[in-house]
Formats: sequence, structure tokens, C-alpha cells
Amino acid sequence: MKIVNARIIVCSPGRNFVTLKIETDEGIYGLGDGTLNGRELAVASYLTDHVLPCLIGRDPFQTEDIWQYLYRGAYWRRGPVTMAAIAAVDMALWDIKGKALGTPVYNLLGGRSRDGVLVYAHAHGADIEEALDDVGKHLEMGYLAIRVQSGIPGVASTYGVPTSNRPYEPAERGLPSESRWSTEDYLRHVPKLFERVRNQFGEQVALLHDCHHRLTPIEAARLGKDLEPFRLFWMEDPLPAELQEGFALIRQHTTTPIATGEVLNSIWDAQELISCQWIDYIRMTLVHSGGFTHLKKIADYAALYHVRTGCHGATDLSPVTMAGALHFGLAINNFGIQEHMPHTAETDLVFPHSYHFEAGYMYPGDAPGLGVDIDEKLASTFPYHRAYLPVNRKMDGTLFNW
Ligand code: CS2
Ligand code: MG
Repeated sequence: MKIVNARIIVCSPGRNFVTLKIETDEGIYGLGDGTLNGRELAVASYLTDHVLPCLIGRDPFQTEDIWQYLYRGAYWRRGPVTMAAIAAVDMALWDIKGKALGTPVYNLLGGRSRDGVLVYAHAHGADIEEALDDVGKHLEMGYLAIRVQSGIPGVASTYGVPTSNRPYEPAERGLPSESRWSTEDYLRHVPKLFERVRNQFGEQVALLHDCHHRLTPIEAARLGKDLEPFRLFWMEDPLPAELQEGFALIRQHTTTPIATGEVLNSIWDAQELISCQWIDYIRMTLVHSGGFTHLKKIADYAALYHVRTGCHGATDLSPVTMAGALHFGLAINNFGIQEHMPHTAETDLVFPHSYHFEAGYMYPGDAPGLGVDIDEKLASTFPYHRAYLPVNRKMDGTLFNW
């Protein structure tokens, strides 16, 4: 089998997605996700202008050699654009491999290790009352694990809480919006939120929270201690993740489990976090961490240190990544939990797929390969629009982390 063609499909059914389609001389094709929210065309160009010409004529079964060729052969290694481009190729090749062998990708990753993939939903509200209502709604939908975010008194807008009735998940078309932030108000508010959630919904539901990179180590240590009575499943992204040893200080002060990794893109970005056991869940995902070939190595390395996976799964990752994440989550032993933000109906129409949700778990389906496709004709009716993630400033205007 040989690769005879490879091309990028950029579409925007409500938000931008970059999809790679690799075609073979036997009529089988594979799909890969190369979406990098807010910088999509950088990945599209990296693939179209630099990578795809190198694929023509290669054997699509050679996933390891092609991964190494794209990683080492670029000379300039790592980074979100490079690793998203490599991920798109890698995911498409695993899709081809599964289709050619007539088996779902999870069987190429070790086969089923569990019946279903535990997922968590996003509940939010402009205030605690609204957030409680949304938690109740997601419990009724059957979720067993729920991330809870709420507006903060005194802060006009915050991460994870929509300011309209549309589902929350930037990027917004037009130039970056700007928000103002108060860590002090946030640290006072979050323990009150989770005290109310636990009082209303009890101990059974797994509760998660995303700090979204906005604390210092000592602030995160304080929040972790304040949240201990509410026994969170995890406190996510307490810090920006560049300084891995910053997580050590959090660990000295609190037993609240820590998750991080969605903005990381190679094992080297998390090697200390994992080997020093400064985190409990690694959130790196297929599309931003080099695809199956690299993420399986990361999960296997994490398993040595009691670290489980908790892959990122926001709506700015396409249904191709969602499908792949479910195959991955079904197969690996040290699976922790999978994020699930349902895509819009228009996105699901562009990307028909065999995965589904049922009673708190998701199932990838048994179609050969990834079990996801792209309706190119429909995709072409949703042209790309430049969009940006927001920019965040402290109350005094200091540029801060969004
Ligand atoms: C968030 C994401 O899902 C999460 O945990 O951190 O919504 C993140 O803000 C977006 O993926 C950024 O594009
Ligand atoms: Mg997050």
C-alpha cells in the first residue's frame, strides 16, 4: 500500500477545524486532526507546504518510521504547531491501518481494557445558583463526573462561563477580546462553590475544576487545601506549565489531585511532572502531542509513576480527535478520565462518527479505523474565519494568563 495523495481541509462549522486526509493507492483513506485553536492556518501551512510532499509514495503502515522522520527530520523539534502537524499525519495513518486490517484502532493499541470510557462534562453558571442548576442538568443526562466553573462576584467574565446562551468555548471571530481577572476574588469564591455543590448533590458525583493556569504555586496550594473537604477528582492547570518544578510546592501542601498537560506537546514538557509525581493526571491529547505514536509512549511512561491519563477534549479539538481519544481511552491500562464537550450539531454533521455517550461513559464503536469521516461537500459550506482565544489582564491592566 502506498500514499498517493494528502490534503488539508479547513472548515468552520461554528468553529475552525484543520483536517488532514491521506489517500492510498488501494482506495483507503485516513483522517487526522491538526486543529490548533487560534493558530489553525499555521498548522495547515506546516503540513501543506512542508510535510505532505514528503509523504507521497510512503507505506502508511510505517507509523513509527514516519513519526521519527517528521520529528527528527525537521531539525526544529517540538512546539504546538509542529506536534499538531505530526499528530494529524499520525492519526490519519492509524486510521488507514485500522481500515486496512478491518479492525477499530483500539485493537491496535492493546485491545479493550474496559467496557467503556468514563467521561466528564462541563457545568457552569454566571453564579453559584446557575452552576448548581447546570450540575443538576448534567447529572440527569447521566454524567458521573462533572467539571464545575462559575462566575466570580466582582469579575465581569471568567474562564469556562459563557456570556451568551451559546456553549462556552472560544475562539471568537475578530480580534482577541480582553477580560479582567482577580485572583483574590477567585480564591475566595471557589471553595464556596464546591461547598454548595457537595451539600446539594452529595459525595458520589466526581467533581473537577479548571484553574486555567492562573495561580502561583502558593496560591494553588492554598486553593487545594481549601478544596480538600470537597474531595475533588482533580484541580486542573493550577499553574502555567512551563516551570514543571513549580508543581512541587503544591504537592507539599495539599492532597487535592492535580491534572495538567493540555497545552503541553511532547514528553519532554511533562517528564519531570510525571517522574517526580507532582501530578496525578496527564492531560496531553492526540492532536497536540504528536498523535497515537507519541501519546502511547507518554501514557506508558506515566504508568511507571502512578500517573493516569485525563485527555483534553474541548470542542476546539475536532471529532477526529474525540474518536481517537475514545479508542485510546478504551485500550490503555492507566486511563483516568476523558473530557467530553459535545460538539455542535453542525460539527457532527460535517464529521459523521460512530462514537456515542451512554450513562456516563462513551464508546468509540467498532468501525474499522477511527470510525469518523468528513463530509467534504458540507465542510466547504463552512469557510474558515480567523478567530482568537481571549487575552486576560489583571484588574490593574497587567497582561496575565487566560
Ligand atoms: C479548557 C479548554 O477544556 C479545558 O480544560 O482548558 O477549554 C481550553 O480553554 C481550550 O481548549 C483552549 O482552546
Ligand atoms: Mg483546561
